[in-house]
Amino acid sequence: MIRLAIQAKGRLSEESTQLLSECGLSVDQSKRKLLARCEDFPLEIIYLRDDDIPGAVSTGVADAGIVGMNEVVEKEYELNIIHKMGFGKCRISLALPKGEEYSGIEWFSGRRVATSYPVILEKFFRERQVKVDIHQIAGSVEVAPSVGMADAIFDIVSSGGTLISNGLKEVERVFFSEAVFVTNRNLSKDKEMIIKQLVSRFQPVERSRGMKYLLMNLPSDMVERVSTILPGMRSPTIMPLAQKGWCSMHIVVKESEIWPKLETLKSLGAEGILILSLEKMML
Ligand code: PRT
Ligand code: ZN
Repeated sequence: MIRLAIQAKGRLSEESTQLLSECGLSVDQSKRKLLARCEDFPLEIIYLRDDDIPGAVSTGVADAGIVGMNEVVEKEYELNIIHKMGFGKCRISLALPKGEEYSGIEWFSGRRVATSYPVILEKFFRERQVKVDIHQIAGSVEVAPSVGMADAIFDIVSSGGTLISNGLKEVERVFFSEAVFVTNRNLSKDKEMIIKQLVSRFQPVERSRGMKYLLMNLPSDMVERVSTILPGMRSPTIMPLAQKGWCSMHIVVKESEIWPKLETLKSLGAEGILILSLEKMML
């Protein structure tokens, strides 16, 4: 049995829970307590605040966790990072009031910067030999300049909307983060084995993200041309239609590749184009 820490409530909680469920790991969510047992896998979920996950995993309260890379690096615990989850992507950036003229990193020399990520920020300025006054605050970092608490901020940015609505502009992108799967460094062989099995379940689900199953009817003599436009995986599946000279072509392809090629497909005679979702790609 392993114990996995995931965020109880917040930006990573839904995707973490959804991934587990897509991997066939059903956890009773209706009675969300601190701990929940998975029915058909030796897994127990512990729901924590994201800030507490690196500490819980490094001390062995949990064996593994899904948490933002930003928290792992900021907390400086010794952990093994064994998988990038592909969600929770964001960056931590330096931002200033939009009216300020920014000439480069020297702008920060002697200025006050508010942040919840002092460790990452201190390292950034130390490496560049710029002396700044770092003010650690727990939340509402983006309002610090407007209330006179700081000259600039260092905070998480994703769309950039929060910065704009607070009259700030992003000037340096310092750290890029996404959710990662971390484990304790001293796990037993048995637990390592279970974790390996668990992570191997993530991959088929992740592989199918953004992929679609595309079907279309096509004049048989167009198959070769369409195959060069949309190669699919190994090669397309071709099935004859009852009508002579026509076939049905099936390919697994990235959705983003389909849209720009749709008009070309039609001009080559493709008809009855269907785009179906894919659940898992085992290999
Ligand atoms: O309660 P708990 O402590 O568990 O949650 P929390 O409020 O500390 O964290 P939460 O749920 O906000 O974020 C959890 C993790 O999600 C972070 O540690 C990051 O790894 C990741 N993440 C991804 C983000 C964002 N995107 C994000 N946009 N974390 C925070 N934000 C905030 C940011 O702080 C800012 O206020 O969103 C705002 C900026 O968003 P944009 O889109 O306006 O730029
Ligand atoms: Zn938090």
